[in-house]
Amino acid sequence: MIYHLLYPLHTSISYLNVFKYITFRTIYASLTAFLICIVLGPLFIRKLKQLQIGQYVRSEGPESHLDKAGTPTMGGVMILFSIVVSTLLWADLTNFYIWIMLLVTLSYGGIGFIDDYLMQIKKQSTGLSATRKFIYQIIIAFIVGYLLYKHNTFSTYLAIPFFKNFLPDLGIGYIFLTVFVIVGASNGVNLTDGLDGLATGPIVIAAVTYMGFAYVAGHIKLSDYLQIIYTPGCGELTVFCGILAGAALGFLWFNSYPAQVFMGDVGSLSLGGMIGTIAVITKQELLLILVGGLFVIETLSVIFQVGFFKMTNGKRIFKMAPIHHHFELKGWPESKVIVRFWIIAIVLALLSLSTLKLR
Ligand code: 57M
Repeated sequence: MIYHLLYPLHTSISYLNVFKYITFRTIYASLTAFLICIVLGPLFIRKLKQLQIGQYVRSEGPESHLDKAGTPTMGGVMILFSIVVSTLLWADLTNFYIWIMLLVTLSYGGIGFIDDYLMQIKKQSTGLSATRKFIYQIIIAFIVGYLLYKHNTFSTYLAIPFFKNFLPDLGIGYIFLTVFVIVGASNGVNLTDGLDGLATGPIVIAAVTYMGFAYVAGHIKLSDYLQIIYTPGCGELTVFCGILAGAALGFLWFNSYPAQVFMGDVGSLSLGGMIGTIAVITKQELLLILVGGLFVIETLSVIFQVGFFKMTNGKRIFKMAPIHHHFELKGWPESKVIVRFWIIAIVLALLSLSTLKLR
């Protein structure tokens, strides 16, 4: 709204022209999102405590987690509030992709919210069943895939990292790729969100990385120079990525070890959904394997552990999955696991940026 209110006045007040620039709005939008979380954080955490929305901790997990019982959860509500308000303030609301992002943010947040609400407020032991959650996630991702497929300037070509001339056209199959990427990312982040700040940090890293890709993909000259698929309007996603990074960073202030608040499913499902959708819109879908490499590693650890467990009637590859529990049970302090996993996420993000030149 700031953009829509102030930019038109640039004809009489020339310095308001600055609101036209994506770079300018990205900086202030991310600061807005950050500040909303920082300012609201203490009030929000107090409210969660008053409402007795505290985490239930499973007894079969690492012993160190038992002390975490009662930590306020559903902090994701604050993240979503910050993202939606900052987007409405700073983004170009005539942009199709911004509305796709808001759709994913609110609907995936909605699924997570219902799950948390049933467990934390209605005190049901299970919340939404895993199958239901999965079906709702697929339906929303399918709608997103369909809307993108039908959008006139969105291409269904698939960029293969490191290969500039091989661009298969997936046609309607692109909708299924969209579903796979968004649902996969959402669940990957959810599985990773098991230590203080473990998912939040890499979300900031992925958002900052995709900020660069969104800017280039939406810029006709830069995309041509760097030979990545040009998507008109995608540049506005830079502002959204900045907002996502700012909100996650603001939340990390409170979620960092020792956490004063957890994000809950309302946070993890929606943040993952957003990263997946950004990967799709910037047409860097496969690169998400690197940008969100930590989420992929965590997910694979669960797939291998559960697969091996079933095949061998109870034998395990890791002491416990997801893999962060394995290192905890090996005796690494929680803060060491977290920071080392962040380091891995940063290295993978840097590698992903190198694909801009290595092709
Ligand atoms: C949710 N949720 C955390 C918090 C957070 C298939 C199976 C591997 C699934 C997996 C699973 O359910 N994962 C997804 C992970 C929970 O955190 C809440 O959940 C939200 C995210 N959805 O925001 O509200 C706990 O995580 C800890 N936590 C922190 N700091 C944070 O900032 O310390 C979270 C955020 C919190 C807190 O302790 O209570 C969770 O782990 O439950 N299942 C598992 O992860 C379980 N693994 C397992 O059973 N592995 C088996 C294999 C054969 C399936 C094995 O390896 O033997 C473990 N999780 C726990 N205990 N907590 C095992 C037992």
